[in-house]
Amino acid sequence: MKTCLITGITGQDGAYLAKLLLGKGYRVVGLLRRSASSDVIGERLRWLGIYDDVELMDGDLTDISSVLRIVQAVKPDEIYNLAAQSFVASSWNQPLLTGQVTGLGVVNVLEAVRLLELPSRIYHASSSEMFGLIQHPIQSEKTPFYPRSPYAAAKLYAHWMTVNYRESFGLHASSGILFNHESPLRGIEFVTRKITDGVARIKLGLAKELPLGNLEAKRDWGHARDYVQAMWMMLQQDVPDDYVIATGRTTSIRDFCRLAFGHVGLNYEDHVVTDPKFFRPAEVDVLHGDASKAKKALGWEPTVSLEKLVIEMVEADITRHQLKLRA
Ligand code: NDP
Ligand code: GDR
Repeated sequence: MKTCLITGITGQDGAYLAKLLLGKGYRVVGLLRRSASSDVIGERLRWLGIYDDVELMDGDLTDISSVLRIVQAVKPDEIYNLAAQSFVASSWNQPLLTGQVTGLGVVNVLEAVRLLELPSRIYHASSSEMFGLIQHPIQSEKTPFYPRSPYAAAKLYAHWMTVNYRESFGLHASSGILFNHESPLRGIEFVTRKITDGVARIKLGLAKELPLGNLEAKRDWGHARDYVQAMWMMLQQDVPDDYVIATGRTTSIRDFCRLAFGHVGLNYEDHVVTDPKFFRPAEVDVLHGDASKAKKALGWEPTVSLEKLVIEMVEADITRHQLKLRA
């Protein structure tokens, strides 16, 4: 039986990845940071019905002693470093914390594996946000980076440290440059989930308006379930490497609204209002990925269309609100 350690196991990707790896027969251990709201932590693992199947160990990614203690005790075959302050908009409000968790955090993982001389394979969650002010209309592993937020700058540091430990110390460390991926388990502050939750509330008569920021930004959106599959595939390769994971289709926030409201027979223009509070100090206008390397080397391809993703998310949010109304 293989053992894996997942940092960020309570997040969207951590939960889907844990489910995937349990299904493959792994012992799944997660690093869990202490919270005063321990009753809601683990909600995503419960939603997927796997809360009792994973082992959660107390620690924090920014605390090297936690990471060393857990890695030493668990001796994981594979480590997936997904923990981060992952909300771009908050990174302007918490730039130093974002640097510590999203930037420096992975170095604790890399150092733990190096110092303990373990053969653990490491996956690090890099991001398409690193392309920022895009230097090429379609972004691949060869496209130069131009980060546009404290979050993206932190991810860039973490990305290069992962590459550096691979090249310096021969660690089996891979970096997935993942484009946006969504699901019913997406955090409510991210635009897709904010929209599908808004659609559900408006449809059920719980709200009338949905305030949003820049509707013209475009993103390459896939389904998180497909993307965690790519993470696992990367660690099954003999040679570690970096891969772009994307659908190859880009869509504006406006068109996402059109699809989501349209699914329940509403016109987004009747409900979406613009609130300058949701505009960012520096915007990433468009992201559009080229995942042909992953397709060729890993055999990875997305399986869920944007239309299907939108429907799954809207339906899940309607169900959530209906359950709350009945309770
Ligand atoms: P989430 O925000 O849903 O999850 C983040 C996770 O990190 C949570 O489990 C959170 O714990 C944990 N975490 C935050 N700070 C710490 C800390 N100091 N110590 C330990 N754990 C911590 O993110 P996603 O699942 O969406 O993303 C996973 C990773 O992939 C992130 O690194 C993100 O930046 C990156 N990424 C995501 C993309 C996407 O589209 N989803 C695209 C590209 C990259 P808690 O539950 O306690 O808050
Ligand atoms: P992003 O995701 O910044 O791409 O980062 P988010 O969904 O927050 O924003 C996408 C785009 O939508 C625009 N937007 C709004 N965004 C939010 N959150 N709320 C709004 O009301 C709103 N209105 C318009 C934004 O300006 C932006 O252009 C996500 C995260 O998961 C990162 O961790 C990850 O690295 C990247 O995706 C790839």
